[in-house]
Amino acid sequence: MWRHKCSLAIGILLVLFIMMTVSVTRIPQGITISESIKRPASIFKQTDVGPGTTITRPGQVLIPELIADEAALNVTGHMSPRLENATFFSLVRNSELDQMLSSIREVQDRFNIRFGYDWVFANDKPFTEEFMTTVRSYFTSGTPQFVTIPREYWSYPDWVDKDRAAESRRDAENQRVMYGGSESYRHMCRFNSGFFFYLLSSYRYYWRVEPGIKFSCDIIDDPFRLMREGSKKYVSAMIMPEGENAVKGLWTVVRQHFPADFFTSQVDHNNLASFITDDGGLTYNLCHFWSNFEIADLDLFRGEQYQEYFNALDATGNFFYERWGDAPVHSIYVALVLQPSEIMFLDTVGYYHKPNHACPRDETARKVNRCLCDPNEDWNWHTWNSCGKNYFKMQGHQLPPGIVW
Ligand SMILES: Nc1nc2c(ncn2[C@@H]2O[C@H](COP(=O)(O)OP(=O)(O)OP(=O)(O)O)[C@@H](O)[C@H]2O)c(=O)[nH]1
Ligand SMILES: [Mg+2]
Repeated sequence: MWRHKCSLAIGILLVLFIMMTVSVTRIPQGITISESIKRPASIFKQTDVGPGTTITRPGQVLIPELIADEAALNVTGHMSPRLENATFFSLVRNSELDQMLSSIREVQDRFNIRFGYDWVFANDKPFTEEFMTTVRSYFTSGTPQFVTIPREYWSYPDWVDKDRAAESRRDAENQRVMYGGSESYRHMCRFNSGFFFYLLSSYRYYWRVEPGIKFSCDIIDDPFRLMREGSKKYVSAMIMPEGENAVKGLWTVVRQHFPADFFTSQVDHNNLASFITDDGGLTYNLCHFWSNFEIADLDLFRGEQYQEYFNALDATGNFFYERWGDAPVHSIYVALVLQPSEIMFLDTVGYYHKPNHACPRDETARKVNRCLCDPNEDWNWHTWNSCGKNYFKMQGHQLPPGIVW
């Protein structure tokens, strides 16, 4: 009898213990998804989760942009990310496979694992089977596509004198212009200036990623969504001056192409001309957005106004006779044509492209975004680089902590 009572008591205790344990690990009755949505982003634990991840308990999954949007959770509690019409884009050679894989991992780990955006790879030569198979095997979210660039986007236009171009390259090399002697570099810059967006016609936004880059911070917010919601058209993460001898004749053509008041009347044009010229348009101050990181609304480049601008530059043949980079070509247009509010500077991504690093100056931002970078190595605010400050001044932005005018 005594033994039976004892077994009963133990049994009841056991059942109570099991019930208590279960109630801790499952979503308690009455906690709705929308309650967990209201939690601040910083308390969510970041885990490697992708689309289709099930929420088993509140706070388990950090996808702030999804969590912030109740409608993104379907009835079964599965995550279904609200993707924008956007893609990553890389121009890359077959020989750069290892560096490309490294960039894919960087983007995947710091951002795309939670979203799954597509990625378009372009090459002036057909991609090898090895390149495509290996790249595909690195994708856990998003779809890679491989494109061979049509010849007309990567060849001499018929008005360019190839002998003169070859002579110019020798001169540029002698004058120690960076990549001055490289023919392929010129095709690359012309392609990135005037043609890349034709390969992305089914997308609205693109994010350019080069082989061998690094992201040293988590990118929590979806920049594409920020762009659409904030009516942004151009996003940069690094600002700096261009080498003077690479763009000698560029400003003359820009001045001839745009009406004079684009450079002086920021009231009429509501632009950021003063970011690129310190003297009302007389000279180019060499400031530009470093376009190896570039997120943009592709309609910016697809529009007639950009086409006319690019055609005016291209007609001079100076993509071949000089060594104009796509960074100043894009930046000058963005500064003259966009409204300042349409341009965004992302200072929390922790971006590295040899040899320059952007690292958030704000300690809290570094912690929240789990950055692995040294703010003292940040290039945007280097003492010799006045372009970052210039941009912030013209935008009326507050400087980051520790930076003075
Ligand atoms: N397919 C292909 N891609 C190229 C070629 N030249 C450059 N690229 C790519 O174009 C982008 C820019 O070229 P880079 O050589 O990195 O130029 P950069 O960034 O100014 O210079 P680095 O300091 O060397 O990185 C990279 O994504 C390259 O992989 C080429 O001849 N063929
Ligand atoms: Mg590069």
